[in-house]
Amino acid sequence: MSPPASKNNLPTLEGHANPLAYAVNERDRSTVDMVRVALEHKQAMLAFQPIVVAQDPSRVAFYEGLIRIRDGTGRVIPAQNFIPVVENTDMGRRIDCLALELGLAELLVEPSIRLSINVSALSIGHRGWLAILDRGLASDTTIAERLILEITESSAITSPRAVMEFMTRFQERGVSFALDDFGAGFTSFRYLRDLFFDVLKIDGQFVKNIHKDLDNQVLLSALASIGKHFEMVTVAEAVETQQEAAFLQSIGIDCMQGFCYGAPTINPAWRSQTRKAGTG
Ligand code: G
Ligand code: MN
Repeated sequence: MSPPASKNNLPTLEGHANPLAYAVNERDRSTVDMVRVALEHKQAMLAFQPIVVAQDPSRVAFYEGLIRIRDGTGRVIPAQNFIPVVENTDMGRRIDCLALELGLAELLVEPSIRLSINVSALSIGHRGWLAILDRGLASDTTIAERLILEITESSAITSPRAVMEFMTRFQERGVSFALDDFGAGFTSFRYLRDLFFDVLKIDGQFVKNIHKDLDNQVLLSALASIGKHFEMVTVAEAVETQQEAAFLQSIGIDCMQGFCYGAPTINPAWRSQTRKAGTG
């Protein structure tokens, strides 16, 4: 229902007990509409960001494929602007399907890369999503070992048993799993004993100013030691400066991701190389 019009024909907030809630609802609704239209027209793409080896940052361990959509005006919108609004809806499942589809297609055309794709725990039981995964793994025997599925901690602990079963089934086929945004707020350490993640991605908030922030030094070291104990590859997220990177290298973090080593890009280097090789 639209709000009553004022004298100058602009909508007013009269009759709305909570103007802030009204404004937020309106914004969410337009976000949902934008995502729906983009999905209908398959206006989505992946942006790729490198995760580098800490002791030799010239080596890329893998790339993270981040879903982006194009809005009605042609602008490219990053996931963080729309995922929170649609994550628990059917649209969230469709976004996960599209991200996986795009990621598997990239792995197929570019045999030199390993790629991680984000997935909500809500999608792992989704028949359409599973069908895309099965088809992708069958399309090329090297794809399973080059695919990493990232599940956020908050999402994983909503249904740890389902996540555990799913991981076991696909780890047997060679797929790796990363626990995303570790430490961001829903940590339940007891599940870590039962969930055999291959990679632990430590939330970027603990990386900020790590070279001079004593609190972050203690917190990140504790999170990293948990990863090491469970034999997971540790990744520090959101590394922005050389000073942060130097500190992380000194405490033995395995890999780093962040603007310091490359922002997400929809034009990754391997595409231009392929094109050059093809034309030259
Ligand atoms: O939740 P997940 O870790 O998958 O999301 C990664 C997000 O972090 C992306 O939106 C990406 O653009 C953002 N990001 C990547 N590198 C950096 C960084 O160095 N600093 C900050 N603040 N954000 C980053
Ligand atoms: Mn991620």
